[in-house]
Amino acid sequence: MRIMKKPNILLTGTPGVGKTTLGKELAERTGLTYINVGDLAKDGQLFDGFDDEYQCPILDEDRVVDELEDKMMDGGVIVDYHGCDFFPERWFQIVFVLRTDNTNLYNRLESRGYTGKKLQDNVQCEIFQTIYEEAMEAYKEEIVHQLSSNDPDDLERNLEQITQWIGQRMKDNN
Ligand code: DAT
Repeated sequence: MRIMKKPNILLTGTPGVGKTTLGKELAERTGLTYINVGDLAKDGQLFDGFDDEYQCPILDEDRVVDELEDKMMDGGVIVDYHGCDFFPERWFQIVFVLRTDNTNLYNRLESRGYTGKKLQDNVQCEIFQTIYEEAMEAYKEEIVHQLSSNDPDDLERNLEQITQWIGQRMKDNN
């Protein structure tokens, strides 16, 4: 049996909550590999159809999973995506759902260029804690953690907390 030394971490949450910001910095500090599923799909054209309502391509979830499987088995991967229920549960040792206050999120998405329905739907997704509930259904509750992601202090605290968790886990496994 292969021992998985480095854990895989899922960063999820509504678009704009700060997954990319946290994930990239975390990778730099820990040496883990950061993977943005949106970018991966774009690079490999892992899409299946087009969503007319949102004017965006539809992720081919099966091909994304196939594409990532080997890397995930090696361990030490930070995955960033605004959804979480199509990944195999066994991939992740811990799941973080980032949360941002409504006004704050609204402003971030607006400056990203989101308008109209897209802007409203994403803010509503956060208000209804859609992704948190998705994560709680897809993974064991005890590995799902919410993180506040409103300001630079939150970012720093989250980085320290996750780095510490990784260190502890590696010690326990060796
Ligand atoms: P996501 O990857 O979840 O879509 P992002 O990392 O691109 O989010 O962040 C969206 C914007 O918010 C970006 O301009 C950076 C900013 N941001 C992220 N985390 C933050 C934090 N903790 N405090 C303040 N701004 C933050």
